[in-house]
Amino acid sequence: MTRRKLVAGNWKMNGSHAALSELDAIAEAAAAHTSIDVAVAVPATLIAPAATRVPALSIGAEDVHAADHGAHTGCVSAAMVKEAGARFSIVGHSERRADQGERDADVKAKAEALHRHGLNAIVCVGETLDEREAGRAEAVVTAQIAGSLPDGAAAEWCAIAYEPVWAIGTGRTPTAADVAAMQGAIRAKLRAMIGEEADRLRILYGGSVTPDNARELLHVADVDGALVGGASLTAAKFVPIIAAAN
Ligand code: G2H
Repeated sequence: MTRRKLVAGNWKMNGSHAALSELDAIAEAAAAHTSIDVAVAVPATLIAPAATRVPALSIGAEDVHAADHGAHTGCVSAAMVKEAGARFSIVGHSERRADQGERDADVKAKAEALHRHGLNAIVCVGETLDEREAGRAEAVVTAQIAGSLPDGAAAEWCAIAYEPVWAIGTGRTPTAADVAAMQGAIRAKLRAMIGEEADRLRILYGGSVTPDNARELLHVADVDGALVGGASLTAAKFVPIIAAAN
């Protein structure tokens, strides 16, 4: 089955109003590569100005609360980021799983909140180095899929991002064979959970994607795009990654 590739940036806790100028060339590249979907998740403070600056580009959030409103100091809801101009959000990034103690059930609830509000979800999973070295990588990741996949997950609004924790921001990447094996394991788990819809869902790879390795990683079997952190902060690095998805 052919799936459109999605190249999504994740600015994490980086960026400023001045940095939004990077989005101009990224939006131009997105418009030029009509067979690729391009998106950029930015800090909550930048969603509205980013969405206003580049209305054709899909701007998203990096996290949302599972509840629509309430006494949750410091959090933002799916409805709030939607009002600011977001079209999607990342949920369950390993940095949030580690720093904020988010569990699979939290991630699932957040993804379902996004869908309730008509937003797309990128659900992140990935094993630590200890888990990989113990031979438990596939078991850990498929368990995360089992616990984090939102009810009613469908390709129109939900994608998975496989991001090995040990590859994030480290410059280390798994081999193409390791990525292919994990993407296949995730696809098999999705098939067991949601049947034929699993073949329509996009499974992205994330973790130290750069202009130098993007072409290889983006063309591994079952890789339907990339979630890009550091290299999404500048158009000079992100645009070549978009081009490599073709
Ligand atoms: C993984 C990735 C983006 P980086 O977190 O989600 O970051 O590309 O910097 O490894």
